[in-house]
Amino acid sequence: SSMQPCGVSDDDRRPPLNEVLEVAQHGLALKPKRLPSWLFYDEQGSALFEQICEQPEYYLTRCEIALMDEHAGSIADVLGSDVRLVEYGSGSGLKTRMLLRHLHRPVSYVPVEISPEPLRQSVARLAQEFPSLPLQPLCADFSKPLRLPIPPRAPRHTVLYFPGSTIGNFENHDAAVLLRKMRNEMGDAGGILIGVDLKKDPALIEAAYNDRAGVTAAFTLNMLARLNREIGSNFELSGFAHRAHYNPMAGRIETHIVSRHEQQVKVGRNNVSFRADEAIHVEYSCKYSLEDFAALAARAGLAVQHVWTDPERMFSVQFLVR
Ligand code: AVJ
Repeated sequence: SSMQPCGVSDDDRRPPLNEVLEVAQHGLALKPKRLPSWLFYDEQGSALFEQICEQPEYYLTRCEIALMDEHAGSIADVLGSDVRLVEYGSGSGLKTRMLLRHLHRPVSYVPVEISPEPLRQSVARLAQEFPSLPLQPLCADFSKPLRLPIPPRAPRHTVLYFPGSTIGNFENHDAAVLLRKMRNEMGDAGGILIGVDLKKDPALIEAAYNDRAGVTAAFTLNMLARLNREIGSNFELSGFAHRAHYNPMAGRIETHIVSRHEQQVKVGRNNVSFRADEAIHVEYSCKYSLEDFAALAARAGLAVQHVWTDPERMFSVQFLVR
């Protein structure tokens, strides 16, 4: 239960600055402009996301926790005994602990996380609550092929845990590619336990991404503040607005940062021009019907073996197998 080698100095918490600069310059040169959603999650963005999860409109976290509260026992039964649990994300959270409490003779728990500091914190916390569970943290980007650590004893199978509807951030094609990669990593007898947000009244979905307290707006605009902090751009935050609309045809929230007026911004050596109302696309949050998600899984060579959902069908936790 030691850390995988992966430079764990504090400087490694953030991607190299030139990568952030390159990504920003590249995305702002596209037509239409586009920046990747991973740029949300610096330290302040991660703290703002935690606050989003506590907003009354953001039903996702509450619903998933309620599902785990009610079904963690039967989920553990479906996963079976002697499982190696691999989580995509650092997972010190409540959902992970609820699941670990119910697992039957787990072989090991492998949190996969790109940022060393959150990974270290989650491992420290889990070691306290689960002193006899072998922890094998893996510092890596889960969207790339993983080399899983050798388990302390032979597992009956490997289960990949991917909670939080993070799969919703990937467009359909990319989501299928990621699920296909996960299918390879779990092996023949393995499975994927995944949290999937469901289609529902568009007004409820839109409210979840436009909370009254303005936390989501602050989270979105923090992307520009982060660029100012890290690469010395000069975005004037009051000159931009958060906009999140549900696109019912595509079944997804589309989040943009909109320029309130015509303006120019320095990004590295470049001058980036914005027209009034010009938008930077920053995030998709895809929503699925149970049928939609079964079809997506099928494209990745996977079958839905079990679905846990609430009576309102707000959210689902699904178990996928080959
Ligand atoms: C963490 C990707 C599931 O899309 O609902 C929350 C991120 N963005 N509010 C989501 C997010 C705006 C969240 N995920």
